[in-house]
Amino acid sequence: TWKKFAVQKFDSKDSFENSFVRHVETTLARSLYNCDELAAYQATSETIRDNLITDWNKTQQKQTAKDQKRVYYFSLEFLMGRALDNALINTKTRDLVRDSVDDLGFNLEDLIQKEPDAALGNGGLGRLAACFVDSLSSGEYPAWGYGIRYQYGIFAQKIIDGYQVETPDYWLKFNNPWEIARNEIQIPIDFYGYVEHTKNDNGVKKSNWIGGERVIATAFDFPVPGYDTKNVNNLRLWSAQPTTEFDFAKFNSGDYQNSVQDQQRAETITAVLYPNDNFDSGKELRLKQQYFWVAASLHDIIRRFKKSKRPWSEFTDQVAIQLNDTHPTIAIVELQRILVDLEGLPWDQAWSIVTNTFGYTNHTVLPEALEKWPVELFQRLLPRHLEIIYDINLFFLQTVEKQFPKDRELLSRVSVIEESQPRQIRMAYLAIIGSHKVNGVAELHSELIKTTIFKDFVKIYGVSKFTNVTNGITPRRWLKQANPELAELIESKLGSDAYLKDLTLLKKLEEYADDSDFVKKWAQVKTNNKARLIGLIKRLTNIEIPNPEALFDIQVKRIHEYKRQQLNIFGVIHRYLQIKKASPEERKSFAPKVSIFGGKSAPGYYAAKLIIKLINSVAETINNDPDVGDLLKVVFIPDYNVSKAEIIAPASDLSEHISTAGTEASGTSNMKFVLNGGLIIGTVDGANVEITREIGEENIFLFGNLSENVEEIRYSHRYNGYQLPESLEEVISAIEANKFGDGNEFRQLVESIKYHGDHYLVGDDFESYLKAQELVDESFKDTKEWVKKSILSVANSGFFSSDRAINEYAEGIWNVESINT
Ligand code: 26W
Repeated sequence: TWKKFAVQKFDSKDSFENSFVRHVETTLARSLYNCDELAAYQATSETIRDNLITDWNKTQQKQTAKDQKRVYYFSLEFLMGRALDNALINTKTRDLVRDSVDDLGFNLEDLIQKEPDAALGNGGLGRLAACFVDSLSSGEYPAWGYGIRYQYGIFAQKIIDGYQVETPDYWLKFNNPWEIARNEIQIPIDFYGYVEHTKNDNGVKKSNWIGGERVIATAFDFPVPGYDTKNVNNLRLWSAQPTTEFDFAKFNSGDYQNSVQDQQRAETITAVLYPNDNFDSGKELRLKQQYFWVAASLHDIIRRFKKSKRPWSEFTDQVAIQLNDTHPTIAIVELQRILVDLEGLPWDQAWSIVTNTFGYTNHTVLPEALEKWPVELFQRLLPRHLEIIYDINLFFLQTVEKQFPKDRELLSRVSVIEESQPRQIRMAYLAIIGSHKVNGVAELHSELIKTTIFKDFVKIYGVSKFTNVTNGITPRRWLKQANPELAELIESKLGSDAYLKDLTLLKKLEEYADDSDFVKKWAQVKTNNKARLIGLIKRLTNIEIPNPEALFDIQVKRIHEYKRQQLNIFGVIHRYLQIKKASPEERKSFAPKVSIFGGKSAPGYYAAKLIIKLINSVAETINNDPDVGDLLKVVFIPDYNVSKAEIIAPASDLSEHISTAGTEASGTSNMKFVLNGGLIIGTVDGANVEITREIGEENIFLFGNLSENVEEIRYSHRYNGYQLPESLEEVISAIEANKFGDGNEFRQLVESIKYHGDHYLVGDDFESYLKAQELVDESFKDTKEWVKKSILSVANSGFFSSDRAINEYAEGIWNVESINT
């Protein structure tokens, strides 16, 4: 009888429209006469969601029946962006839905725009997690993502008088059709309190943590559809709620108001995403977020495991957990606590389960980004966890001591506890000790962690514990969705859309690199995408880009000194000064160019904010200088986010990935630009190295000092002094001469380069950068050659699919198989 009532998925225009109308009238309680675009977006989404949930249910049933090992991806950030367009593409219903909403009097593109971005992440790490869940679903892996459902995502950036102003991103203003509230799932999470030490009847020591404050974790599920498959995985995000247990002492004393207020505080745990990228601020609330999310997720996983009635020895045949950076490292301690304190396993058996469960991905070598927590804070917030950390550290140091007797220096270097004032817990070390594999995110970076920050651990564990998985991006969102015209052109030559599942098939495009008809079409797609970006720029900044044939030179990413937007803007100033010096006749030899920037600064990062202001001031001067005309335009696109990236990436001729060598772990926007037919100017850093290897060095503009020389150069700056090149001095003089607003304002920026060691080697790389830019100009003049480079780059970018990255994790780290194998 159940079968008879099974929910029908829409599969035709008729059934779609039927469901749409039903959702308008019942779910939204609106009449069709009063259905605006927002309502139409919601009814469309609800209809798609019905299909997803149907498949989601079947997927979960199938995975439960198969009962194989599952992978859980723990990430404090999931930078998902919009869901509707992506769902349409992945379920291959886009054309049908476009026609249907057209029938109903709406334009699909307009409806898509109504959706707010799910911006629950800062930058690279959060977007990587989003690409990974797409690939896990598409590859039909039994996999869940676990994170936090922040009420406020990354702030929205406004530019006022050239300055960044942050405004809150309350993204849940309207009903969110893409989440399923699981109010029935209520997991108690404790904080504070004390530890009780007792002995059981056999004289064995027992520890029992009595929590002092309790909040409830409730689940919200986000279905993640795979591409061209019915597989729909789950992304479970936790939200904090008050308990319904009141503080009766307060309550009885008549202090009702305060009793309620205490409860309300619970919700602040998941209220807001910390907006720091690559900087550890060490705030108590952040540690609370981490424990809250990790404890709830482990509780969920263990509940699922226990249903199978297996012995604990089989836990690691069923569960793999990946730690996306050190943010979830407390999971290592929590699992050990559950196994030892609550399940009564012997320490060693528990520890072996723990270490075989976890894998740890490192995303940065910057010292200021490595998480450390004061011991005192742990003592208060998670007293039992601190004890366990001490024990983990003790046993670890004992084995090190055995292996390297009498090397006290080594012991203090690798200790989880840093003996500083105040004493701190080094989360990266804890993550290494508690995992069976540690990976970096690009070859160069994975080599660097072995030879610098984790060198001692290679000595202790051997090199095989450390591995590389080069990042990737999902071709569904970053090619098909962002660049439909290019996808169509590619499909016309490859004969099918199979490349979206096996991106290496792009290789075949090489055959057409000299086909003049194809080259022409390829160039036309780029021009169209540039026109789309010109429209966006006009809408957001009111700046007119008069010449769509100009070279679009783009740098969009978080603003950070190590990413060196300052090098880029100094280069722009240099160009401007050259144009000014040239005679009207000479000016004709300059290739017209548009320099485009975008990205957010952490709210408390003063130097990064100054860089934003400088870019805007330079734009103001240059864009209004009649001497310059169409030769140079400078644009800062406000509020860079995933949706804007989808318009920006397809529109680049050139993009900039110019970090100081050795500082950018991988970069993923470099991959997005290459996949969309843009060329790269970049340093020998992160995944640029592998991009060069794949596409050929004749197709990329590399410059700058190599990572192996950076420390030496910094040392020399400090002890021998240094001189900036003439070209850079000239740029700085122009700033100081108030050519771009009040030069005094940029003093700190200038001084850090001129007098304080130039930590990011702007001066050392400047001339080499300018030379690379000259080469760019030269190459761009030869359109045919340029387009050929573009085609060859795309043809050879197949390696950078997140599908490939996920397959590597599955095989090399998780030992998890796709459901169909
Ligand atoms: C504790 C504060 C904090 C917050 C975020 C420290 C570090 C982070 C992230 C790890 C920063 C981040 O997003 N890193 C980027 O990760 C990408 C995905 O692997 C890489 O492509 C980027 O190179 C790296 O900067």
